[in-house]
Amino acid sequence: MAAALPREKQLPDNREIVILESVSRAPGRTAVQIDVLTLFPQMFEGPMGLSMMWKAQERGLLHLRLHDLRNWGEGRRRQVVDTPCGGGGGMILRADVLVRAIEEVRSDSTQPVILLTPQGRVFNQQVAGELAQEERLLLVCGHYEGVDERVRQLAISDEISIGDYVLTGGELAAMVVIDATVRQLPGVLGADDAAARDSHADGLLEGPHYTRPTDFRGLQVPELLLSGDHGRISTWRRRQSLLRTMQRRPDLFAAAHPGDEELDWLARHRADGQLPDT
Ligand code: 6GU
Repeated sequence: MAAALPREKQLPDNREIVILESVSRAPGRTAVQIDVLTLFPQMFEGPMGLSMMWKAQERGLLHLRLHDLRNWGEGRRRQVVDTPCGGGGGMILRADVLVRAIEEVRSDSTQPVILLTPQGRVFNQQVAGELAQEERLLLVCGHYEGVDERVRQLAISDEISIGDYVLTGGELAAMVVIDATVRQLPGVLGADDAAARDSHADGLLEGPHYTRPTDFRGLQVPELLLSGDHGRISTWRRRQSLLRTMQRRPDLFAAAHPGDEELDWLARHRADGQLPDT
């Protein structure tokens, strides 16, 4: 874990940023630079300093730059928030502070600037795929009651929410977005096409998985999976995936366009009483 500790770096204008250590980009791979503007850069150190997100940085596939918004704060106390005009509770992130920070962090005007907010479009695998096409992203973590509306008008190109619930800040949401996006980059999960097998990759949930022991407390691994017959295994997996999606996420199933044979098979299994009729 020691290697995951942040290293202090200086921006040309002497503003401090924290960069999680990374090495140069692997040849022939698509890398992404993700800048994050946040009041709590330390929140990122655990999740981004371990496992696949850390490996992505070591392999040079993710260049993560964490910028402490406090550095752009105004006055002796580096104020970043103020009370809402018109009264009411809570604090609002200031437009002057945020817009200046965004403009200084952003490498050029083509870098998408994404505000994490419960008011944004809802994040999913498809949005992650879109973001994975970008070379650079700037994620802005909202906090408190929100951001001054003029930040949206002047400096935000997209707004993302990770679901219909309210978090205390955008940091956890930013990490969700980073993880789901970066794991889609070639080379992050390893040499094979692991991302293509993910639940949601083809609009379906994954079916059941097994590993040894083949008999555990009287529960057997399905025979077929031990047969070595890759054709039949592949068919089995696809059907299990359809079955599970139909049972758990009928909304996704409707959009997945199963083939006639597959629908027949599912209908037979429904007739066997294995599936609810709804
Ligand atoms: Cl992006 N931010 C906050 N504060 N809450 C959320 C969210 C984002 N997405 C869902 N809830």
